[in-house]
Parts: sequence; C-alpha cells; structure tokens
Amino acid sequence: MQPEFARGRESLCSVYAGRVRIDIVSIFPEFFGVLDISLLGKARERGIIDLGVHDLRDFTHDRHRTVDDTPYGGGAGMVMKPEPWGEALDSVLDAREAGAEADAATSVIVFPSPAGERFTQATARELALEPHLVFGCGRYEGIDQRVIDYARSRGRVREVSLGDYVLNGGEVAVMAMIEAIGRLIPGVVGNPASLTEESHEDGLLEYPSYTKPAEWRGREVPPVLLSGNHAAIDRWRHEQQMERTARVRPDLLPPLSD
Ligand code: JD8
Repeated sequence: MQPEFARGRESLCSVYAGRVRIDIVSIFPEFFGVLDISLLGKARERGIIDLGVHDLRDFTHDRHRTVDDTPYGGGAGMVMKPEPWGEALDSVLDAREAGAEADAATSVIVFPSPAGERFTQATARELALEPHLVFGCGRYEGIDQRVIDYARSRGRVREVSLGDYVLNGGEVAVMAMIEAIGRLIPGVVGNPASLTEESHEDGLLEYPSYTKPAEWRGREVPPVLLSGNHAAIDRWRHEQQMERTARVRPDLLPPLSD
C-alpha cells in the first residue's frame, strides 16, 4: 500500500493556483517520506508546494515490475529501461497539461546525473521560479539516454549534478535540490531576510555566528559583536567572509583585476 504522499497520481489534476507543483519519479518513493515533515511539510499544508511522488514500477506491466536490463554494447551493471520512464513522464506531464493554465513549456524535467551541470545556489534560484518541476531519479548505471531525449520533446530538461562524487542513485541529490529550491519559494521560509545572509547567496562563505552565553568553556564571543556598533559589526562580518572564502574557497573569489 503506497504511503499517503505517494498517491500523487490522484492530486496530479490539482489545478495550478500560484503554488509550485513538484513531481518525483523513483523506484524508492518511500525515500521521500521525510518531505512530509520539516519546512516542506508545512509548505505543503499551506498549499505553497504541491508534491506528487510516483513509483516507477507502477508504470511496468510484467509481474516482476522490471525497470532495468543489460546495457547494449556490454559493460558492467544494468541500465534503466525506457518504457516505464516514458509512461511515467507521460502520466505526470499529461495530467499537468490537463490543468487549467499549464502547458508543456511550464514544466522543467530535472534528471540528477554525475555527468550533469553543477547544481548551485544560482540553479536553485532559477528552479524556484518554475511552476512545475519533475525530478527523475535514476538508479543502476543510469537511465536509457532516449528517455532524456524524449523528455526534451515534452518540456525543458536539466541534467544536474550535486557534486564531483558518485552516489548510487538520484534520490539523495533530489532531496538536497528540493530543500535548496523549496526554501527559496516565497512563503516557505518564515523570515525571508534570513535567506539573504547565507553562504553562496552573495557569492561568499558566511561569517561565523555566535549566541549566548558570552563566555563558554573559556571561549569568548568576539567583543565587536557585543558592542552594538552595527557599522563595526557589518565590517567585521564582511572581513570574516572574505578571510574564510579566501582560505576555504578561493575559487569563489572574483579574479584580482590587474
Ligand atoms: C543519478 C544512477 C549511479 C552513476 C554508476 C554509480 C547526482 N553528484 C552525483 N553523483 N552521483 C549522482 C547520481 C548517480 C546515479 C544516478 C545521479 C543514477 N546513479 C550510477 C554513474 C556510475 N552508478 C549525482 N546528481
């Protein structure tokens, strides 16, 4: 019996009303149960985000619910079959297009892949503006390439990598992407101001933060933060951002103009 949030199909026909529709296709739909709680859970309750999670195996027709097969040309591992993916994407996109003011152009289909463009805060900002996001979670050695090509005929496609390391599938990447995107959707984060002072938001790493007590295990809070002199505090914080970024992520710093 599929958990509540996986019965996305029923709500697929929900007409888009200023909220963001997110569909996820995976062979591990239960992986996304955590999206029922936390920030995204509240955003769903408040109707800001409309989530559908779909089991790829529901789009198979053999008694073994087969989603993979051996790779043409040989090689290790298995590849995900195109047919279940074709039916799953059609189901999600057709229902979307059945909606009032939605058409193919409004859907962005995101395939996490180690061979994709790097997912950054800028990518999150772009995708947070989209009314409909479809995430296709691959497993095994990946998805038959014709599925990605077919998806390009149904909507805008982004192949996106979380970073230069290898995961076993797309689910973890999708979870991270949905959190990074979701918190940028208006109304999801209680205090939008907190979104501006973050690492990567202004291209720098964030400054160190402190809270009470002022002295802990012999360690003191930098006095400037207790001074009430906001100009001095802002200066100190920017210096901390520059120092930390130069030390940890010099690649983020703009090239020195000669
Ligand atoms: C999607 C299948 C596993 C990958 C053979 C291990 C993203 N930053 C990232 N690293 N890995 C992924 C990722 C891995 C995936 C799939 C994303 C679908 N796999 C494959 C190729 C080597 N196995 C990712 N985003």
